[in-house]
Amino acid sequence: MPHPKTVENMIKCAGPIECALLPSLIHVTEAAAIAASYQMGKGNKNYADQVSVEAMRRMMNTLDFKGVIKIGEGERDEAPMLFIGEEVGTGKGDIVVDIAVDPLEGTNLTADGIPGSISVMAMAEPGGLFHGPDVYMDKIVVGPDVVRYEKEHPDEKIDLDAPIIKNLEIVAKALERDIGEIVVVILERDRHLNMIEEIRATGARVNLVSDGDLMPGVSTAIRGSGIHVVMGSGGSGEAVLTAAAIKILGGKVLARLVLPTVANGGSEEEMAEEKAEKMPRLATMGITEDNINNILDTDKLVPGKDFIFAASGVTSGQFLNQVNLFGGGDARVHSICMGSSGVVKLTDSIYIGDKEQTPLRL
Ligand code: VTB
Repeated sequence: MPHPKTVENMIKCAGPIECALLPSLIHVTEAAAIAASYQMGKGNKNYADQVSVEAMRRMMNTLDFKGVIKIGEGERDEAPMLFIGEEVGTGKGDIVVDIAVDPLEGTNLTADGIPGSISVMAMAEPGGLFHGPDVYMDKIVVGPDVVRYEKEHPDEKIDLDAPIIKNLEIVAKALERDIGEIVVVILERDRHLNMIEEIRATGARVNLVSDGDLMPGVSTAIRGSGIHVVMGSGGSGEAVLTAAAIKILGGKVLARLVLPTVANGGSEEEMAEEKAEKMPRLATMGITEDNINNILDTDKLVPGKDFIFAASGVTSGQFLNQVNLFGGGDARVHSICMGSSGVVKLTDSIYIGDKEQTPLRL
């Protein structure tokens, strides 16, 4: 008797990393999110970050794999844990991965108790995640409806260098609605003032966020989220993490590396200083002045074939609620985790330590 196609896909598609680590990955982001949530609203973003880093690392180091942090908290000398190059996992078994982490994406949001902070990470086979250094990426993120529209209309493609109106016209047509109904999320930064004006001039609606444009990026690929496009520059690590989720969900990211002093309109001197400091390190990753302006598409950002993504809400967000704490260490946490085979799990985990004090309540 033939199995249903879903069952065949479940058996056939998942690679060894997805099979071995997807079920546990969610515990890693959940641990980081719960730890951070104890610091919610306490005004200390560095401490909130520190506890989530510690929890993420501790949980990750209980899992049997050999991993290297490729996108992390910074270089070894500036980050005590989850620094770029740090080896994690027990080292047991055959699974070898590159890792991108952002234990607390939106530290300010957590410290101020504002929606939108998450704990997030991705893993892929070695070389499966673009490891840009700590610079920005200018980007545009759209969902699978746009990708399908581009296939049907090969002359109409989203282009990072095209006028904003052209890109938003394509998005509007792909979603079969007016530009005036499109919502674009963009970080509220001075460097985006012109872009924001240009978006508004098209008639599109702008959703300014003070921090945290990663989950909005993922949301572009989820119908009903109310977010259709994410634009603007932000951390390159966040862009790669966004791309990992977007690649699974069938959307599209276009990005380009940009030095923060350039994006933020620094002085000639500041730009020269940053260039002198960062370009030699970039060169070791194959990034030179000749190719730094190249467009990176979803497959360049995430060349991996067997990769997984997980995010857990700290404060409430687009579709992840905030962590609830019930006393005695009991907690409830909402997460999304996905694998390159096309599995997406939205979970609502409740950890009950004290069974008498915390009866399960739905
Ligand atoms: C971006 C955004 C993040 O920081 O990386 C932003 O993707 C960095 O921009 O979600 P600034 O240097 O201008 O703050 C976040 O908002 C938070 O990490």
